[in-house]
Amino acid sequence: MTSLLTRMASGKPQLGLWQALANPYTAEICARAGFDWLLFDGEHAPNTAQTLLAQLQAVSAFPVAAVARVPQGEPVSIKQYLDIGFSTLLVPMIDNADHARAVVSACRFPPLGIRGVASATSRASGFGSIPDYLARAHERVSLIAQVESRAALSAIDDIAAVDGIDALFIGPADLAASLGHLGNPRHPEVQDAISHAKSRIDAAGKPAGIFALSVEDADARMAQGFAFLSVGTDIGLLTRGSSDLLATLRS
Ligand code: 3PY
Ligand code: MG
Repeated sequence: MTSLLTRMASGKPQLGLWQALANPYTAEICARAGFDWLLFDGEHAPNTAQTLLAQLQAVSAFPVAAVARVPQGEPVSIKQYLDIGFSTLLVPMIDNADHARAVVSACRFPPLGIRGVASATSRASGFGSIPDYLARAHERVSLIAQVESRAALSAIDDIAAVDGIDALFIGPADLAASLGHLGNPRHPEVQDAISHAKSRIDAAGKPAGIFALSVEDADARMAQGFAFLSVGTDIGLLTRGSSDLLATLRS
């Protein structure tokens, strides 16, 4: 297993698949397919710490980067996700630099931050087998802030400048909703906002990621220089594959 930040250093766009089925069996299938990263969604998918743990274990034998999205940027779920062994977190709805700093603090043990301490009982510490775990745990953690609101757009330079925010990821669905275009992320105003956000993330010297809306959109985002993108979802693949099969046979 590799980290997404390490993989991005290759300079190749990192292609990811959203995991919303909350299932270790399908996660293993997607890891085997060879995606660069998988996103395990704790914000919208029916996940618990147990289902996330099972999915992380299922993909750990593969050279894929595992990223977990916490339900929201608060310390309790952040510490649980880190303790079970996720080291790259995607945090939704970061609207300002204070929130970004609070999230960074939630990932670091005192005195660097406020993360609650579990060592010998956590999977992240190898159940107590990793020397210097407590002193060095923060070095393994990467944080990706999701920018997906009008407020986040206004504060994007400040959010991107926060030390400990390693990359920024644009969420077109929530961004569209926040800009008054619910369900229409292709609206020109949303597309302009995405271009603006990308240019500000570039100016900060941090990697930009995005959720692509289609294969064509993914191609365009790669051409625009996005460092990492989600190119589909497990649910989308199953939905399309199953209905296409039936339609072919019935036609
Ligand atoms: C969004 O589009 O709002 C997301 O959170 C997923 O990319
Ligand atoms: Mg969103």
